[in-house]
Amino acid sequence: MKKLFLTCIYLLAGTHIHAQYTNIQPTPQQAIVSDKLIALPETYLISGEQDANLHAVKELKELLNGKQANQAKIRIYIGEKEDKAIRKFARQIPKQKEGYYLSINDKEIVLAGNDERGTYYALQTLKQLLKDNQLPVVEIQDYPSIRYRGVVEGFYGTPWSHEARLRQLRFYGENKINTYIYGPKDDPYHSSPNWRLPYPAQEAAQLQELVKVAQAHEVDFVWAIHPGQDIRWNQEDRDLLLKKFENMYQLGVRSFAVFFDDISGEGTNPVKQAELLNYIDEHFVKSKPDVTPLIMCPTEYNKSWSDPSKGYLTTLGDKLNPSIQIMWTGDRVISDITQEGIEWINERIKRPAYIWWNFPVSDYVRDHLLMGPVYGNDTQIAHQMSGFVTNPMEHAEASKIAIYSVASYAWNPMQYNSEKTWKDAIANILPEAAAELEFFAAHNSDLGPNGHRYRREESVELQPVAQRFTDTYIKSQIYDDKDYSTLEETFCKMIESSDILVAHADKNPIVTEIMPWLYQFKLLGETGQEVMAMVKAYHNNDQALFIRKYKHVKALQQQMFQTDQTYNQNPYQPGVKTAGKVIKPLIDQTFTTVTQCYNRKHHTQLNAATDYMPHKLISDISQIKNLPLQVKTNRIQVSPALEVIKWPAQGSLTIELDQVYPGKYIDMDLGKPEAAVWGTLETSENGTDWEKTDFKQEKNRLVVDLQKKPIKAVRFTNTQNQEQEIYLRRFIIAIDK
Ligand code: 14T
Repeated sequence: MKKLFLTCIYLLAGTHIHAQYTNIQPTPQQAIVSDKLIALPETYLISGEQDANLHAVKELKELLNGKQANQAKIRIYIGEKEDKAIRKFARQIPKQKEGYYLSINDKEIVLAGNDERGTYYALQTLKQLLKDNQLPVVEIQDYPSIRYRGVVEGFYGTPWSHEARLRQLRFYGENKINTYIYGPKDDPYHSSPNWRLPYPAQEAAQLQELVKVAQAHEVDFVWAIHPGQDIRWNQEDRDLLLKKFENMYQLGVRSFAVFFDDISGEGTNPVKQAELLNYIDEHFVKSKPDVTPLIMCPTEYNKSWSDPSKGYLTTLGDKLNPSIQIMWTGDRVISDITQEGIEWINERIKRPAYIWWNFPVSDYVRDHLLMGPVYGNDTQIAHQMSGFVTNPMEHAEASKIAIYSVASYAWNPMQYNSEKTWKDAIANILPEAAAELEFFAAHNSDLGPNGHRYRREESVELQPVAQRFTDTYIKSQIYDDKDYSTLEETFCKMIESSDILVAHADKNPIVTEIMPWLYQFKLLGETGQEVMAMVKAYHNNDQALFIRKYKHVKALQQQMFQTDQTYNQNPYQPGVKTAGKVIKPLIDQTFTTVTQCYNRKHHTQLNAATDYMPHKLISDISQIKNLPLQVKTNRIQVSPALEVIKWPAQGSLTIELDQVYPGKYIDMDLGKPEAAVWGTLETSENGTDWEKTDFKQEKNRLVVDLQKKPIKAVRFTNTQNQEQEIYLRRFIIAIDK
C-alpha cells in the first residue's frame, strides 16, 4: 500500500530521472529527464543576458566557453519572470521564492528564474547536467521547500580560516545554499569583550572579501553579534551595537543576527532582549531597503533549557516584531528535529522556528570526526520552519559531507535520501579517492559517550559481523571463517584507504584536516591485522608466532597512544579517536580474550590491557574516575573538566606513575581559593606510604615545589565530612626524566 502510494506521488510529480542523471543536487521537486542526449554546440545565441542575474550570466559564459554567434543551432534563454527574453516561458516557472524552470532540448535551453536566485539555481542545475560536453533533454520545475538553508559558523574552537571560508561559499552556491551565518564563538569581535569595537583593518578587509564572494554565489552573508555576557541595557550600548552594525554594513554586510546563547545574568532578560531587537529592527533594518529580516538566537534555545513558568519564550513570541526570526536547536542542545518538537516551539514563539541544528559540530567531542550520514530530522515539517542551518565542525572541509546533505534535506526534505546523499557528497568533495574517503567516513561517524548523550551510527555494514565474531569468540573462542576474512579485509582496507588518502594531501585540503585521524586509523588497522594473526597463531599452537604478533600489537598500541598525545592537543578533548564504536572495541576485546587464553594455557603473564597508558588515574569520584590522563614529555596531567564537580567527603584523586621519578612540582587549580582548607595533598615514594605536603595556595592556584624528591604517586583528598563543589581546571605533576 505504502509503495503504491509512493509510486503515485512520483507520477504526479513527474519525477522520471534517468539513471545516469540522478545526481542533480539537491533532488529537484519535479523533473522529467529523458535518456536522450544532445551535444553542446560550438556556437550558440543567448537571449536575455542584459536583464538576467549577472552572476548566473557570468557562470553561464564560463561554462560554455564556446562562441556566441548570430546564427546558431541552439538558443539559450536566460532571465527572470518579468524579463522579455523568457516571457513565453513565464507560465512554466514555479511561483515559489528561488524557484526556476529549466528546459533543455535540441533547439533551446531555457533558464528561467522566478527571481534572480532562481535563475542562478537553474544554472547550477545546468552545470551539474553537463558531462563530457553533453546534456540530457530535460524539463525541470524546481524550488526549495525551506526558505533559508545553510550554515551557522557557531562553534567554540579555532574559527575557520579565510581560505576555508572562501571555499565554503563557492560550495554553497553550487549546492543551492543561500545562507552563511558568521558567528564563531572564539572571534572576540563577535562576542564579549570586543563586540563593541570595529574589526582591525586586516580582518575587516577579509570580511569584506567574504561578503563579495558570498554575493557572487548568491549567499546571504549574515553577520552575528553575541553581546549578552556583558551588555548593559542602556542607550550607550544600544548605540554601540548599532554603530558596529553600521560598520559591518559599510563592509557590505546586508544580513544581521543577534545571539543570546550561553550567557548568564542581566543579558538573559527577554523583555530587554526583545526591546533591543525591535529597536534594531526599526532604526536599522527597516530604514535600509537592502537589509534582510533580523535573526535572533534566544538564551533558552532548546526545550530542555526552557522553564515555562518563567515565560521566557512566550515573552519573546509576544514582544518581538513578527519579521524577526527566532532560532531553535530542538528538544535538547544537540537533537534532531521532530514534528512534536517543532509544534511545541512554534506555538510559543508564534512564528515558524529557524532551526540551528547542532550537527556535525564537535566542540564537545573534539577528539572525534563526525563524517557519517545526516539523518534523524523529520521530513514532513518543512512548512513549519523558516530556516534550517547546520553548525559544523572546526574542520571546514570534513564538514562538507554534512553540509551537502543538509543542503539536500532543506531543499527537498520529502525526497531526501540520507545514504545516497552521503555517498554523493563524498564523491563530490573528493572524486579522486571517493571510495577511500567513504570507507574512512563510514568508520568515523559516532561521537563516543558525551555529556549531550547524542550518538550516531558507525560501521553499519560491519556491525553484524563484529557482533557475531566477538560474541562467539569471547564466549568459546570459536568463529565463522567468513567473518574472520571479512575482518581481515576490513583491516586491510583501513591501511589502504589511509595511505591512499594521505597521498592526496597536496591535492585536497580535506586530507590535511583529517591527517592525524588517518594516521590513527592506519595504526588501528595494523593492530587489527596483528590481533587476527594472534588468533590464528593461538589456534595453530604456534607459540613463537603468537609472541611475535603480541609484541607487535603492544608496539602499535604505544604508537596509537603517542598519536593521541601528540596531535590535536586542545585543552578540552585532546587527542585522536577513530572507529570507536564497532572496530576498536572488537579489536580490543579480541586481543584481551586471546591473550588471556594464552596466559592460561602457557602459564604466562602477558599484559592483556589494551589502551597503552603508563600512568594511572585512580578515584572514587564518578565525575573524575574516567577522565583521561595526558602525558607531555615531563608533565602528567588530568584532562580538565568543564562542569562543576561534586567532590564527596573523603573522596580522593590519585595519580600513580609507572615508576619512581624525581619530582619537580605539583600544580593544581580547583577553581576556588579555599581548597587548602578542606583537602590534603600527599605524595608517596612507593605507592603505599603517604606523606603530607606543605603547599601554598595563591588564589585558586596551589603549587608544591618537589625539589627532586622521589615520587611514585600523588593524591588529593577531601578530608572534611562535607561535599565540595569545585572545578577541575588543572592537576599536573611535573617530573625529571
Ligand atoms: F546558540 C545555540 F543554538 C548553541 O547551540 N550554542 C552553543 C554553540 O555555540 C555550540 O557550538 C553548541 C555545541 O556545543 O552548543 C552551544 O554551546 C554550549 C552548549 C552547552 F550545553 C555551551 C555550553 C553548554 F553547556
